[in-house]
Amino acid sequence: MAKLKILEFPDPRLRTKATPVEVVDDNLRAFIGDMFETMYAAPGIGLAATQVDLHKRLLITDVTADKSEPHVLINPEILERDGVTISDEGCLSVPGYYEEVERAEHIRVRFIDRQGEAQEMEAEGLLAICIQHEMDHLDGKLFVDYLSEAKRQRIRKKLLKERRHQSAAVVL
Ligand code: GNR
Ligand code: NI
Repeated sequence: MAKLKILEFPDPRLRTKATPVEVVDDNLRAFIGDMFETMYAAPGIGLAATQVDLHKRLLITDVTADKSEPHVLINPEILERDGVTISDEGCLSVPGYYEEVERAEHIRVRFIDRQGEAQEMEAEGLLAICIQHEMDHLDGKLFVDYLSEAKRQRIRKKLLKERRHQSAAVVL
């Protein structure tokens, strides 16, 4: 297993539209293992392949505190959405920023699991929010895209400035 590097906004690779997974093999399962290691270490409750620079339609989540409910969703599709919920969202690709985003409260999703089997599941609460957030990543979309242009630019500038200071610190 290996921890992967998470791309950060405004990296243009985060804007890539991911293509469907064609085969679920041991190679992909090993990569999924690396994604879990990366997500749990961060720590985060979800991770899309896009964030670790693999532009395939694959996401993972585990919204529990004790790592007890890992989910792997390959080629996910939302079949139904119901209700509206607003919550504070954060993103490992936009570190340190939390803003209110509106999502469907309840969703029904079809996907392929890590065995390559077709599955359907229903989700609500934080799991539903997380799946929608991850599916946005697969389309090159970030939660900051729901904010005003001014807010998004402010976050972009602050992150770039922080990173400039970080790389300078490594040289010193
Ligand atoms: O760890 C994460 N927490 C989170 C909190 C509220 C709404 C969405 C998320 S997902 C995020 C991890 C991440 O960036 N996944 O893409
Ligand atoms: Ni994210």
